[in-house]
Amino acid sequence: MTATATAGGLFLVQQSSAATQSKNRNFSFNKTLFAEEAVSATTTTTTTKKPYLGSPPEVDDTHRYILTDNPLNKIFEDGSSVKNVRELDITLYQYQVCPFCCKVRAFLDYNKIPYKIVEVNPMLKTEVKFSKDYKKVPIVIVNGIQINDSSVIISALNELLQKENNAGPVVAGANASEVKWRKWVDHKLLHTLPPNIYRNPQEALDAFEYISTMNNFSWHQKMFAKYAGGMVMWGISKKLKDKYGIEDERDAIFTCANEWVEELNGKPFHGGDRADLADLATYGALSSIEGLLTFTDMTQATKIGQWYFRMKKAVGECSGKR
Ligand SMILES: N[C@@H](CCC(=O)N[C@@H](CS)C(=O)NCC(=O)O)C(=O)O
Repeated sequence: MTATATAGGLFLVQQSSAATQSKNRNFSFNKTLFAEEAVSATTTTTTTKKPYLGSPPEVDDTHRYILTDNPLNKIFEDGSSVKNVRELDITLYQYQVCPFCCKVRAFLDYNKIPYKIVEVNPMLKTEVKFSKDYKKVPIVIVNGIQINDSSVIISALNELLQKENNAGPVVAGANASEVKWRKWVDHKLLHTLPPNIYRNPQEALDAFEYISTMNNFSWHQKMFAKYAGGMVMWGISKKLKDKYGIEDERDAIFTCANEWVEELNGKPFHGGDRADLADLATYGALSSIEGLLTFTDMTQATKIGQWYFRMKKAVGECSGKR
């Protein structure tokens, strides 16, 4: 079966049968992600939970967080009449509940940067036909310049904000902790979302119901998305758990929430009195599941809610024009 499924990560899925997936939640690992896990990976009846570690630490994509060459610099260098970031002509191509797109919106809204939104139909993708090589969302077009990838988009715009004399509300400086926790969002927190929101048939259907009401789907596409998408994603959510080394999905997201609260260490925001890019990335990612049971469970089981709703107030309403 081939299906396009949205939210918590959109996936173009090729799957022979969802029914072939194990129903055992304490499934065994026949593949190891980390060297230190190799020992426990051979047993099929483990009783001790493996800690959820996220992507292998050797993944180095620092260039997404600290740009070597900002494609937007040329806008100001070309002697354009644009004087600051809030005068730029920005269009965001997105899926409403894609966590990567939510990160970008959180950044733009928090910084009061005006932008237009084009909702992409995940099945047809006609809106992003102009993008020949890159087929994912978010994509932004800034004064005619295309930028792909949520973290690159945020880094590029944030750099410009920092360069302005009247520096915007984001705390200046790509400090080491900010980069570390932005990476943590992309390589750890985000991986916990699909296995959670699609963890059983009911939650998978609920997730797709939620997603399809947020999208520009026709009625037929909504029904297809809900039932085909929901079932396929439920089927492959166990594969994703295996891929990301997640033993118990709720435990993994609660672990992340607790790690974040610990990192905040009582501060209102990671950035101190104001949100920094790590706050915005964490908030953006989690805002994509706010209407779902996983989110409710997470806010009940951990202390992340206080920070989350403080962030929600600080980010404010979505100002993107449709
Ligand atoms: N690294 C990218 C990942 C973007 C991504 O995976 N987007 C998903 C949507 S949640 C996507 O477009 N998947 C392909 C598809 O829907 O066809 C980013 O941070 O923006």
